[in-house]
Amino acid sequence: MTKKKYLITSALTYINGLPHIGHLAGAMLNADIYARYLRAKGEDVLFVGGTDVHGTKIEVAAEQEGISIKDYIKKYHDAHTKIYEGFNLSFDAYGNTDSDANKELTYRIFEGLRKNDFILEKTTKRPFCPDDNQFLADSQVGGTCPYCGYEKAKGDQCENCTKLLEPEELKNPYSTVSGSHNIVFQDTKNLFIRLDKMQEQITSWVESKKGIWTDIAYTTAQKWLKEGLQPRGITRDLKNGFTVPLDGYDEKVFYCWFDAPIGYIGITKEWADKDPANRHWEDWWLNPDAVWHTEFIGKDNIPFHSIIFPGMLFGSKEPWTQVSFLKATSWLNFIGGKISKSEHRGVFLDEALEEFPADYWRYWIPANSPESDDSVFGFDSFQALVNKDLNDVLGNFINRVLKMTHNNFGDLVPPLGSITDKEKTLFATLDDLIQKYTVQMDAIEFRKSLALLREIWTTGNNYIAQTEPWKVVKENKEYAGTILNIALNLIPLFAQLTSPIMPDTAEKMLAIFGKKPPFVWPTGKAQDLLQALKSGDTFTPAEPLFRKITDEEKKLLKQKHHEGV
Ligand code: B3M
Ligand code: ZN
Repeated sequence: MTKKKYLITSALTYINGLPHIGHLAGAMLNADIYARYLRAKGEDVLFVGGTDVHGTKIEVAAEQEGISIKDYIKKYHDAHTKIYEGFNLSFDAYGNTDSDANKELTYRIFEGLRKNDFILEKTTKRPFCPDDNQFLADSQVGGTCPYCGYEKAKGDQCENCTKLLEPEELKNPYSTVSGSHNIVFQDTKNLFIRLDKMQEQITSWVESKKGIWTDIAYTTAQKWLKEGLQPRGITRDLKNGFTVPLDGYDEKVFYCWFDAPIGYIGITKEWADKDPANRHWEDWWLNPDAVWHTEFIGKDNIPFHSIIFPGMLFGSKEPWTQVSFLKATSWLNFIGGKISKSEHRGVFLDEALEEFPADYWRYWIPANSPESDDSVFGFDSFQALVNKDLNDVLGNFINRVLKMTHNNFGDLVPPLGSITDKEKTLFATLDDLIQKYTVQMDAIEFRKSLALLREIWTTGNNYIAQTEPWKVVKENKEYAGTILNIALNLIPLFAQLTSPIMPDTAEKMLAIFGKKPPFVWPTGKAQDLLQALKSGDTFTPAEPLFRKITDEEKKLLKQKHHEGV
């Protein structure tokens, strides 16, 4: 049998505006940690990500900035890319949804659906503005809310009373594109996917995911299925998207949610096309028996990933790789409310990188991952984790061990002599913790994983506190050397275990001993793992790995980000 392949996808972010820590927490960072973990285990991994550049939101944002859609896409795709690089997101295949490869695949899946009789044409009334000479998306119609009288309600929702609306319900409707009050409801035909004809197939497929998918993904999919699947529109009267290859559809494009998930495949194809001798997108996407596919998404994206995209793939009747594990997370909010650019509340990723190294965020976020429920970011908690876990536990351990060795043995690893019960206890504790940590990493339970990683780091400090090498060195230098040999060996071991979470830090930890990645996930007994460094190996005393956040600094950060406001 061929080796199992691990396909990992992370939701493709819309490029209107810049991403914030919620985007990192929702999908991308978890996906990256998982990809790094599996690579360290020697698995065959393909991590796919990128941006979602079609649809109304982007069309409107380009209009507001007064630039063409094409220029807007380039500008913001590049800005997102730079940020993701700053956070060390290790995508293997990275791109956006507007590529030729994605267009080709979108047409292929559409043709399959058409051939198999899953496409329906329907005429409905849609808001049209003769002054703009275009149909308007629901959110492009403004007006007065019929429920609360709010004058700036939108045709999809009233932001004041949160009621979901239809554009025709608004009083005094106007176009948000031009401000024109000239709105008529005009017939227009669009294409729909016949999800109603797939009810049975999707239901039994979703049922097979019980106990595998995260609870929230499974129950949301079940809720949709119980309500009964309906035909869903796959084309829109818009400009920003792929043209529809059918007569009479010149003024329309595919709905962004049609080609966005196909974008995972399109981005893979683009990547493969760069090295056709060695890369084959079909090995990943038309290979369901060999591929384990994990999708990382935020909870609002569940219906598209659990029902609609799978339906598109089933309906085209090719043997596509479907999602094996749907990992959906809740929201990461901010003290004071939802992260919001217009209210200047929250931490956006460009600022985050200016304020602290990527690894500080890469530690706090999964440690507080909104895995089973929403979670909240605040600078008190951020300061506490950075100061205690990173500085006092990990950083301090490394500094003390290097310093004690330097002062008593020079910058050399001392010889390993005979061991006592204290070392045996350390080995047993590590064996147990590493095994538990590995189980949680396999399960993609990052809150639990990070609690265990912190416990693993703590074993280092506990070992030093129990053995007291600074005292032992005075009466038994040989045993002091043994203690420090083992303590030094903990550093590269901790580096391997830390690497999926904080890759830069892990690299620095290895560099102390002149070592470099690739990282290798530890298997086997702690006693053996702690013999990587040999007596006489040299090290370079390192700069402290972390710095503390002062109360004064915290106060300023809270003000700057409008925490609690
Ligand atoms: N762009 C929505 C979002 O960013 C959408 C995800 C597409 S994943 C294929 O939440
Ligand atoms: Zn209202």
